[in-house]
Amino acid sequence: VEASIPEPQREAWKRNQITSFTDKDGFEKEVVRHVETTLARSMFNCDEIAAYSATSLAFRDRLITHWNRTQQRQTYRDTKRVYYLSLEFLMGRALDNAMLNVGLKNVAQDGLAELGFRIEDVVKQEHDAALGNGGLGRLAACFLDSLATLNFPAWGYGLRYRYGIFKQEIIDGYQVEVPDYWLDFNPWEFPRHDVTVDIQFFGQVNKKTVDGKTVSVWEAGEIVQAVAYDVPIPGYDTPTTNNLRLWSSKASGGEFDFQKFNSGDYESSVADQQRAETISAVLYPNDNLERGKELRLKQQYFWVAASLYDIVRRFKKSRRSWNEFPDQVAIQLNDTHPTLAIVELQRILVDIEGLEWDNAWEIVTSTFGYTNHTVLPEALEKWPVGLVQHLLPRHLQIIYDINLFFLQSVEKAIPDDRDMLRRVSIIEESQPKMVRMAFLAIVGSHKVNGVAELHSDLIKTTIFKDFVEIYGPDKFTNVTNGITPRRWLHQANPRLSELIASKCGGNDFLKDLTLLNQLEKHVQDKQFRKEWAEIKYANKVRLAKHIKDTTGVVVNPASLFDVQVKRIHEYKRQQLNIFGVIHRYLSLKAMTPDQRKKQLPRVSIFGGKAAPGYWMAKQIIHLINSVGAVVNKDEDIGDLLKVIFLEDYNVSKAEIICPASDISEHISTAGTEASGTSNMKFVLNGGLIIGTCDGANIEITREIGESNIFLFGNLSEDVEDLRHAHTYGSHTIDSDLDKVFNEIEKGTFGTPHDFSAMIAAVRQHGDYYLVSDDFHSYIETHQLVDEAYRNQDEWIAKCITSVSRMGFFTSDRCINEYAEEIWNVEPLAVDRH
Ligand code: CBF
Repeated sequence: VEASIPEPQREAWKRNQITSFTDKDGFEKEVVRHVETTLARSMFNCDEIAAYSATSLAFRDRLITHWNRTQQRQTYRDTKRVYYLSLEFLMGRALDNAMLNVGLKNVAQDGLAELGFRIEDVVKQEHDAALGNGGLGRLAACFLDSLATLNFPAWGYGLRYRYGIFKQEIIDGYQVEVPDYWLDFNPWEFPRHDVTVDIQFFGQVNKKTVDGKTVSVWEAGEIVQAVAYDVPIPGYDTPTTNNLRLWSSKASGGEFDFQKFNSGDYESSVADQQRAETISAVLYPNDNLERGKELRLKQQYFWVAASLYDIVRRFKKSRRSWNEFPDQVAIQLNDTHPTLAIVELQRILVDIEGLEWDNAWEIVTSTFGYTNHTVLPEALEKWPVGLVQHLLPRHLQIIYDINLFFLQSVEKAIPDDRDMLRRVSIIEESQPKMVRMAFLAIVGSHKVNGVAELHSDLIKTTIFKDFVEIYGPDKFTNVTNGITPRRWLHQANPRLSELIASKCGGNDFLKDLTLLNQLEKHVQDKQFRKEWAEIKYANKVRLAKHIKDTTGVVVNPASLFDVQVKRIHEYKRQQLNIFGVIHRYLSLKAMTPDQRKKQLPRVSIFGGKAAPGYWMAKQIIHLINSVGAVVNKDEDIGDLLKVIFLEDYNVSKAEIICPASDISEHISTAGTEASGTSNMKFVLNGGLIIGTCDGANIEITREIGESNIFLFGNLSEDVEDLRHAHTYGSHTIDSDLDKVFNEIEKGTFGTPHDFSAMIAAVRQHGDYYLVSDDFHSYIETHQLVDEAYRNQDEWIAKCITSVSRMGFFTSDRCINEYAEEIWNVEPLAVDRH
């Protein structure tokens, strides 16, 4: 590559190569330069926001240098790349992460101090990049961190939403949504106005003859431009800096219609631009729920078409034959949202590149892998055939052809089973007809994986059972989720990370989490336990301050902190938790003052957003706040029970909450939570968990040992029978739960009518989430938690033992499994100098 540039010019470039700062003085120079030039400020008006901006720009410059070299290296070596397509990347803040990953946080801390700033205050200025709803988006962010850390040549592709997940405000106990405009100043993105792709929609398909062959030509009705924005993703302790490319939509014909503008029609002169920009304007705020809106389908196609164009353009530069495409490219579909990529690649290969259908299909299916993240029926994506036809007419034809060939092959392999054909058809013969995206994703991929063992088993025996019969079991695999220990331990809990490093031979455990097992030999070390307990306490003090600052409620950090933070969803069962809290409250109220003195003080902490259209979830938030309003001011109760709802739960708040928890709740109805990842974050931060036998809780139990987790409730294999019995047999409500309901109905927590639907869901509507069935064992298990917590020495020992056995749950392990089992891709050796 170098040889193409004449010697003298090459020398001039090399002589002037940018060197990144490595020490305090170099860092300070960069900060001052950015304050004075980029921000046009000076020491006299450099506030914390300016200090944050300049520090970020200094680190961004550094990352861009590494990013450029990483891209050059990957292009030069021309090895296989991974492309992770995700409609959500829940990144959180970038600065702290960048400083820690490049190993220069101390330098920045000292430099900022000399310039008059505290690093903690500077870091806090950053707006969370909240381009995701929950677990699925955060998983994508953890995977990017691991891909870079492990030196895999990998790109993430997503949408650059102008508004991320809404900000949640709690007003009079109710959730109110406020738009999250996060792009005011975002130093972490790099606009690539030269990287644009025209994306077409609507129109019609015409048959034409080209070189004696009949081809389908899609003539567009509308064209929208995709503009690339790059976000550098630094690996930990490696120069590898990968790329996250986010697409933003823009009108293709320029800013506005001059003709309309000149004739004074100002409003419609910008109409095209506004319509185009709407595509990447907002993240759909639903977690585990698909609503089937046209704009959502437009987002999906816009993003996958731009990404595929980019991937294909990069591949074509290598001048390889198309059959080598799957040797150079692995595309992972994060859920069914990017499934149209399968159809789009087939279209590119057949309609544009002129490959035969079968040859193209072989390439397509060898390229894609599909990750399923849920078995909940309401989350399984389906699109009306009519809508697909209207928006993407050529794609619908291709989907029909894919389905035809697939069904023919099924008929051949499993003859005389017409019902099977109906069941597995990509087109559901309903009114209206629907395209089943999960089925399309399975048919178009070479591997399908679930995200925890139980979940991967469940998809094979329930929703995708027929496909296991058709393809055989090898197509289906499991990759249990994981989290990055860099953000979720080192960054969120620096003191604990340091203590662990002192017992594990330094920071290597952050790259090889199995090294945590060295902690186990120190479990009995009194001094170590003491330091461990002190760190937990300090983290609780930090959270107590946050609670006081945001809710006004004073909580005692010596209480047991019981936390449930995640999206609000009936299947996650925050209602079970709050009913349990009411039960605790009633029990405390029924005690004499002397009896109360013997009780363990507890703070029940909730946090999480409800999808704006999810009425029941909003009622649950309202009940939690209503209970808090009564309990928190009850003088009989005092510190014995506090109920807190933390507003606007997000990644940066999770970084404060996880390290401060004593016990956290992962209590979904068995068989409903695919994996869960906050369970891993809490245990890694030295907290114990109470949970059902669901998702990754099962594997966490296997790793850390049954005596270190509080399990309760019915098993997934019993759920169906129980539901059946509720509907067709008699359904008796647990007597303690009945008392809780009666209290709510008495009006103790406000207008009973507000909560009647929540009660009716259990009493009258079949208790689908088994709240009553699990209530008794839930309450009993909480009593065990109280007892265990009283013995602090043993409690801490349990926490240390659990952390020492958490090595399996790093996202690095996940990425290595994907690389080996699904992508067939190798990391690229890096030159550190
Ligand atoms: O696999 C990551 C996470 O994805 C979800 O959040 C999802 O959106 N489907 C699941 O609900 C989680 O169980 C899972 O951990």
